[in-house]
Amino acid sequence: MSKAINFEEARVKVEELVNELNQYSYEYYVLDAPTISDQEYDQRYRTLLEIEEEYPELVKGDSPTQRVGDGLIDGFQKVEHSSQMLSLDNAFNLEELKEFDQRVKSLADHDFNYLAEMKIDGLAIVLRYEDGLLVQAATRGDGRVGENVTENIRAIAAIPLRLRENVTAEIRGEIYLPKKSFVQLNEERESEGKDTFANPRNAAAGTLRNLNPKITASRNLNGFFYTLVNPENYGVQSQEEAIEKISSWGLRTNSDYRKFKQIEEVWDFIEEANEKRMDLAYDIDGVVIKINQLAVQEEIGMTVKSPRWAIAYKFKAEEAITKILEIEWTVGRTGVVTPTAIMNPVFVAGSTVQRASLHNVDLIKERDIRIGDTVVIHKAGDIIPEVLRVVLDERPVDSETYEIPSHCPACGSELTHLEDEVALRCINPACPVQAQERMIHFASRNAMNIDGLGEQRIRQLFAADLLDSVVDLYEIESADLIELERMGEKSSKNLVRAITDSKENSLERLVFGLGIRHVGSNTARLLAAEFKTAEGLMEATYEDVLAIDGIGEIIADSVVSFFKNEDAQELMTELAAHGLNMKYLDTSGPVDEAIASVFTDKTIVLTGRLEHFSRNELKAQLEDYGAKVTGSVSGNTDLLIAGESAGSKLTQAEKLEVEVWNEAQLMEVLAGE
Ligand code: 1X8
Repeated sequence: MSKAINFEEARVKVEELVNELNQYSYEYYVLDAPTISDQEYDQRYRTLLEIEEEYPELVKGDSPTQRVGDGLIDGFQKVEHSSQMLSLDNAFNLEELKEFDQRVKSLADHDFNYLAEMKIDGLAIVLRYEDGLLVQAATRGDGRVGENVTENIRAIAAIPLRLRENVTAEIRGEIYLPKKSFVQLNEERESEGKDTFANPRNAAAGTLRNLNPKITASRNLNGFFYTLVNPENYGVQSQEEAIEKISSWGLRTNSDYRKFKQIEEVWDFIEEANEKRMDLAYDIDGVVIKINQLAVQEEIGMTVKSPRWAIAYKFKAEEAITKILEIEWTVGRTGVVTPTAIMNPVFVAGSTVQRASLHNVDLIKERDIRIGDTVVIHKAGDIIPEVLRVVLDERPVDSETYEIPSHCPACGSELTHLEDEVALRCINPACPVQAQERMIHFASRNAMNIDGLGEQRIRQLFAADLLDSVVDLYEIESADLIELERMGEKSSKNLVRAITDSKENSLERLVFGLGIRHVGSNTARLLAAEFKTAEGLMEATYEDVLAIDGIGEIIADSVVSFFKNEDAQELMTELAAHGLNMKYLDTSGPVDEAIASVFTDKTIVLTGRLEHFSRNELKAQLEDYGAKVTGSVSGNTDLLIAGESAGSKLTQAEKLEVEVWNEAQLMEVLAGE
């Protein structure tokens, strides 16, 4: 076979075309100033492709033809970040910004400027280049460990495969989907009968986690880069110089940043940004303010979760007005009956909502929420739809106070309040919905992890009277299942096999699956690792359980009471008789590793009135993450969670310079855990 050009000519041509095409991409995506037409680009691209096909040994890693591989991605590997990707502290008004200003001024020994940058509402990502070549891209994940999304990032034309200098560096930034592309994408999906994305951020996230890089390539993702990791290695002295350095390497940076001396000037910049926000091609959700001088950043340092030298001003949360159509009550696996407002669909903070949790009975009473009321809603922590208040002027004349149900919507037995709880409970141990919810929890991924036994299937099995309790699960035969809808011979056999396989699970999965109050998967692991067998756990005293590092009084009490109950003992006996493993198999890695979170090993104090948590629930949850929750603020306290009307503990914390979070900050962090 004769070739169109010889090897040496091809080598020179490939080199030339790769460099040219990458330069055109840079001009198009980064400089936003293309110098050739799309047709000319495509023609050169095809020439390159042809030569590469003839001489595959000439294909270079940074060739534009190498962005998208052929096959599908085989899942996303975890990658540990070289240094933690921190989140930023938030400010929501001028006052909080001034507090930040005061705080950093009292901590800094040297003069400094502020640098204010747009806060991009995308997905945080870190790129690693070695000798100028892109070698890895990872998502933020929990800040310590992210997911390797290199293949999808390579598919984004706006991200260079090679930098304009052969440096080794890590650069962080934000990947986003332009607003226009988002609208277009949703239109396409709608016409194809597919689910639409709630907002550009979700669309970008879904695209980056897609297993087909061809899809990623087709979606027009883009990015801005703003953080240089270990900047001192590159001779830069300030954040401004870091941005310039990143830009000089050919990565896209956002030029909408400014340097200020006074925090009041920063405020003006924020107001301007808020005004032009609508006109930008991408979503921003605030402004990031950093101390510009790296030496001063170093001086001021970090807290447990964020740098002290930066703050994210978040634009005021959007509110919207809608109408309450109905209040729905649902029974959870612990018997708590919770109200949900069903509303006319309304667009707020990036997505359409029609349900909002009303949390508990007191909230309905306090806010005097009625069917037919016009209400103002928002998203708490930008995520959770919430009814803020009733617009009384709009209340219909024939409106009546909402009557709280006295009986369980599922089983009809009378509802009660336990101890000092605000929650309304169904205490009927035979309530079928509770059993069903318990089963859903039992089979779920972090519990017994039974493949094919999801929420829908469990509801179906309950409806068909095949299940009453988790014991029944281990008695099901494929002949029982085959009659059901959406269940063939093969899937019924698979389900029975998955149920049988779950008998071999290590003890912690069963302990978590039992649904003992306050026992999350981390605590279940601690218990199983400590007592080794179900028998050991069931015989443990309150003191034995409390002695475990990371388990506090509430959890200890809950565990011991659970196993004291005869029904629980009988359940364990029956499960053992059905051949379930009752031993800790130590298969899931070191206990310590599992529980690492921002709360691990922290000493935390709770104070004031919390809107979204009962004090005990929150305490147990934080303990499940490995925190110690204590009663008073001292030099050992790492963090104070301050609700409404916090008093002396807050004063004490401020005096001792203990970190303080309000409830919204807490919710945001918990949402990320
Ligand atoms: C998050 C973001 C930062 C910037 C812009 N957008 C974001 N979403 C920026 O610094 N320009 S910094 C940041 C973080 O540190 N978590």
